[in-house]
Amino acid sequence: MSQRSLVLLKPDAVRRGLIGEIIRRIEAKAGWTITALELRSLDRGTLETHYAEHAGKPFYEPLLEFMVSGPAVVMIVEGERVIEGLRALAGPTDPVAAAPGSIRGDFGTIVRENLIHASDSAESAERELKIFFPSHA
Ligand code: IDP
Repeated sequence: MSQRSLVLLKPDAVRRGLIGEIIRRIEAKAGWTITALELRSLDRGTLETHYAEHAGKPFYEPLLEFMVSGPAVVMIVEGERVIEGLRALAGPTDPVAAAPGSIRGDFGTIVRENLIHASDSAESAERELKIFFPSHA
């Protein structure tokens, strides 16, 4: 079942020089293709739309501040079971709880600065692709 996912390599991944390593792991998965990729400074409005479900939570404002603190890599990844697969590759939200071998488990410690976003469902992916890649949606 071929799917599409919106992937963000967050500003910490760019600052720490980890985007090559993370992209390598994504590219290495059989049958997955990166069909769009851009280094982009995200604006607050875009992020408010993307993270609308978290508005009002204690981590919301610090999350937005972090996400505008430097450029991110914005990508579309397509392929077999890519939504579930990317969530497994990333690991759970809290990097300390993430297994070694996952991106967050190997490189993260701070919950907010957890390196990568990947759509959590097909519905989320379609919503998020419209936000970040309106011309591809
Ligand atoms: P996800 O990115 O694993 O899907 P979400 O619950 O959608 O996790 O949270 C969005 C982002 O908000 C997380 O990736 C992380 O950067 C940040 N975040 C979530 N929960 C917390 C928290 O409890 N403290 C600080 N930041 C958080």
